[in-house]
Amino acid sequence: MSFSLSTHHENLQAFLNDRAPHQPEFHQAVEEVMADIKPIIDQSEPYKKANVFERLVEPERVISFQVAWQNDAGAVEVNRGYRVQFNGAIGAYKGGLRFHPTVNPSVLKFLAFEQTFKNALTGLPMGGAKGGSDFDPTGRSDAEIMRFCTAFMQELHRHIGPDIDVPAGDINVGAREIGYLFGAYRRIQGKFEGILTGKGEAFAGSAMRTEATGYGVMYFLSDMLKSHDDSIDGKTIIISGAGNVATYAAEKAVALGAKVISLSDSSGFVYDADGLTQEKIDWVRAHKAKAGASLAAYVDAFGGKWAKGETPWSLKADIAAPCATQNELGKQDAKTLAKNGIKAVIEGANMPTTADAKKVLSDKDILFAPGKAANAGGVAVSGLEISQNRQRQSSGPDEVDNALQNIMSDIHASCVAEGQKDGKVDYAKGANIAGFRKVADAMVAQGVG
Ligand code: NDP
Ligand code: 2IT
Repeated sequence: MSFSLSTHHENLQAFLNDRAPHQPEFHQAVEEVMADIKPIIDQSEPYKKANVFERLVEPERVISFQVAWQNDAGAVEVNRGYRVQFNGAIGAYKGGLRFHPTVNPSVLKFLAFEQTFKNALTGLPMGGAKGGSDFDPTGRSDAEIMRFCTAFMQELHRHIGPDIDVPAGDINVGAREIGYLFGAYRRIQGKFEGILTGKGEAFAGSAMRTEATGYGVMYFLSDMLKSHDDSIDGKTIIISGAGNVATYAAEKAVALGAKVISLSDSSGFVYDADGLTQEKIDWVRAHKAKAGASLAAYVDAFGGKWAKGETPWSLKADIAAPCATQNELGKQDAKTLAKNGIKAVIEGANMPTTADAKKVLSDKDILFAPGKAANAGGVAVSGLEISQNRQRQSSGPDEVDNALQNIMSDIHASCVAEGQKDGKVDYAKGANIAGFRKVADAMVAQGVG
């Protein structure tokens, strides 16, 4: 794929190898988007003149810092903290914080790059960012989590603000961590302001933010199936993950009449042929909130089968919803899903499907909903939380849920409008182009310094 670059590089790969060496996740995310938007850039003099390509793939700012904190034994531990402020053309930076040992600049750059397009798709004024730490919270006490969050904010507070950057949660950063982070900011700055989303409702958080990503995934799936004269009702769904996105996606799927037969975590997956119920989902949430808890205990509580160290893609179902982490569904998994007659794959996680797995799905004409569209409900409700904080008011759950459904429908419509390909809809292409146009137009309009 050759680009009209102002540099000497021959193609995108050479450019990325030079500018972002040893960052495979970031390369993967850029290559996926660029395949769709290159024709748009090539046809636009303003985009070429403003060099939107090179500017879009270089983060505006990458902040890296030391997080030194004291564990329960009194020893001092050191982790790395980061905030990648990728693109602020359409609004203050916005995106989650992830605490996981796999966090590194490549992972955060891919996430912040994707977030830029996702946030644009919501129609709300939010730039793209991501951050976090290589801190592993597995098995840590509540006091250790609090001290880590406090130490992390001791540096992060300098780089965020309601008009600068508003982080939220992501893997291993939920309501508890956001509470500790918010408390630390308030004590350091002496200000109560909307610098994080996903806050508790008692301190200016939005109703429905906890549910928003998972519910939004199922609203998107509903729209996608409806536009193919189908519905969720009666479908069998495989879900991976057992965290925020997975459990709320499962809850909404069950409410809409589907049978959800799996969940998973980093230790394996559970197959429940009878299907999840609200009671089982509530149990999973309570169980996984305990330090270091494995999903394996599900079969002791409810029966079913535990597959240690495996992913659920070998199960037979109508829909697969990867909701755990990046690159969790590979080429062989996609082949197995296709062989078993899967109708659609919808990404609740960010980039859970590898590039070669996507190719298998598209060659087999299997519907595919990319994360940057399908999981945008979380950041969309974060955007609504920012507005509520600005106006010092709060909206009720029904109002927020309605707004979420409308935003997911609008995103679906944008994907359909921009994703036309051989008489069908390529949702990934639609999401990439629709997100891109908004950001690129803002970049062109704002010039350079
Ligand atoms: P949680 O921390 O609540 O849950 C993550 C789940 O994924 C856990 O079950 C965890 O298992 C599993 N998991 C994490 N890493 C791995 C791994 N390397 N291999 C196997 N399993 C793994 O996170 P969320 O539900 O918030 O996030 C899940 C995905 O959704 C991520 O890709 C995130 O970026 C994306 N997302 C999240 C949004 C949000 O609002 N929270 C919004 C949009 C996207 P274990 O407990 O064993 O670690
Ligand atoms: O990946 C994501 O969209 C998130 N983790 C949510 C980001 C946010 O700012 O709500």
